[in-house]
Amino acid sequence: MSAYFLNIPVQYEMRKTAIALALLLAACSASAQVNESTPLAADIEKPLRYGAERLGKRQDADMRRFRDNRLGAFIHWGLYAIPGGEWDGKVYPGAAEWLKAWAKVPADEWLGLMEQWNPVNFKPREWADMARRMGVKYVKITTKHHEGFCLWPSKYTKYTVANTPYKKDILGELVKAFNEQGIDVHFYFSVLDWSHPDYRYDIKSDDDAAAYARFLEFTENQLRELATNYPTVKDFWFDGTWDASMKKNAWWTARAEKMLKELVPGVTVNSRLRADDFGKRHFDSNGHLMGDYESGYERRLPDPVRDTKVTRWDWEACMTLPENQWGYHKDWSLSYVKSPVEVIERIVHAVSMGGNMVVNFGPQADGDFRPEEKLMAQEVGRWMKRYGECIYGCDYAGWDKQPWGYYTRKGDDVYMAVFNVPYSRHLTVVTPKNVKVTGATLIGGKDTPVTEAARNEYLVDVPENTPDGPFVIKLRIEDSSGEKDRYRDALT
Ligand code: H76
Repeated sequence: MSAYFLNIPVQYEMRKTAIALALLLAACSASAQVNESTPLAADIEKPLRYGAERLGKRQDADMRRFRDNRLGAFIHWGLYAIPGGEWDGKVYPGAAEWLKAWAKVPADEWLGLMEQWNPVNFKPREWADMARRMGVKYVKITTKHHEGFCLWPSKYTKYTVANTPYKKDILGELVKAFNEQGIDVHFYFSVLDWSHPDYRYDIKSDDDAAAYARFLEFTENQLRELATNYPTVKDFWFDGTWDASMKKNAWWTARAEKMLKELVPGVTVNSRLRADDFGKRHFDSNGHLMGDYESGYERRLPDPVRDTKVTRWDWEACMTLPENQWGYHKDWSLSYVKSPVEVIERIVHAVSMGGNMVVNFGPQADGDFRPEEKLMAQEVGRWMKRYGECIYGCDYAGWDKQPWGYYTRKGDDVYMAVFNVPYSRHLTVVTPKNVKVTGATLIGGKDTPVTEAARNEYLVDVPENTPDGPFVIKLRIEDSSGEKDRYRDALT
C-alpha cells in the first residue's frame, strides 16, 4: 500500500519518526557532518504548545453535519441597527456595525443606545420560517459584536438586552425558534469589546498585562455562560481576535477552544480564534490548521483554478449583499448590492471547492428585515428547493473547472451548476482518466444528449426549456479506475 492511501496523521507520525531517527543517527555518528541525509531545519516541525491539535479534517458526526449543512445565514444584530450608519446627521458609508469607530463615539454614549432597544416587530418564529424557506441549515448569530452589547442577559456585564426596554432574552428566543425548525444555531462572538475598560489592543506595560488578564477572565466567563445556558449551540465563530494583545496570549485561545469542547461535546470552532506560540494565526507555525475549519474567506472566495489546496481542509466563507455592510445600514445605494443570482453563484462556488457559504442579514432595529433581504431569501430558497441536492452533503469533484460554471459531487453523482450558457449550446466536460460520462439529466427536467468529443472529453447539450437563471445537470458516470478511494480522498 502506498503512502498515498495512508491518512495524514499516520504520515505525520511516520515523518516525525523518520526525523527523530535521522537526528539520532546524525547525533550518534562520530563524524557528525552535514550530508544529504541530514534533515534540513525547514523539514523539522517546530514544537508548539498551542499549535494544531489535529492534522487533517475532523471526521466525527458533528463535523460531518457542519460540513453537509453547506448553506448558512449570518445575523448581525446589535445597537448599530438603531443609527443604521448615521450619527449626528452624517451618514458614514463604512460598515454600519463599525459606526462607533467611524464617528468616534465614546463608549458610554454609544451604549446609551440601549435605551432605544425595543424591537416591537421582532418575531423569532418568522425569522426561523424565513430561514427554513431560504434553505439554510444553520444560522450564525452575533451574541456580542465589537460594541459589547449582549443579545443574552449575561451576568458579567450590564450591557445586555436585560437592561433595555425590550428586556427579554433575544438569543434564547432565537435558539428556540430556529431549533424548532431543525435549524442549527452557531454563535458569533467578538473577543474585541469596546465596552470593556480592561480591553487592550496591545500589552505594553504591567498594567496592560493585569487589565488584559482580567479581560480574558471576563471573556472566558461569558463563553462558559453561553455554552452552559444554550447547550444546543453547535458552533462558536470567533471574531475580533486579530490584535497584538491576543497574539501575545495565544495560550488563552487554545484554552478557550478546549473549554468549549468540554462543555459542549461535538461543538465546532473556527480558525479565527486561534494563535500559536509565535502569534501565528489560523494556521500554526508548521502550516497546520488550528480550530476545526478555516474562516478567512470573508466577502471573497478562493480561485477555482489556482486555490484548490483549500479542498484539503474544512472551510466556511461568509458574504454580505452590499460590498461591506453586516449590520443594518439605512442607505444601500452607497455601494454595489449583489443580486440573488450572484448569491446563488457564491454558494455553489464555495461548495464546488469543499466549503460552506454563510449569507448575511442585518435586521432593522424594529426586528423586521429590509425588502432586499426578504427578496434574496425568497429567490435563493426557490432555487435551493429545486437544486439543493447539488449543495447539501456535496463536495469538491476534482474535475477541471469549465467556463459554464461549477461541479459539485456527492458519491458517484456529479453535478454541473450552469451559470453561463455558451453560444454553441454545448457544455464541455473533461473527465479524469478512466471516468466516462454515460448520461445527463436536467434536475427537475428531462435527460439531455451527451456526445463523446474526444478521449475524456464530452459535450453535454444545454437542455431544452431550461428555466430562467442558473440550472443544474446531474451526470451519470462510469468509473473504471478501480480507485474510487481517490475520490473519497478528495472528498473527505
Ligand atoms: C472586520 C470585521 C467584522 N467581521 C465580520 C464578520 C463583521 O462582523 C465585521 O464587522
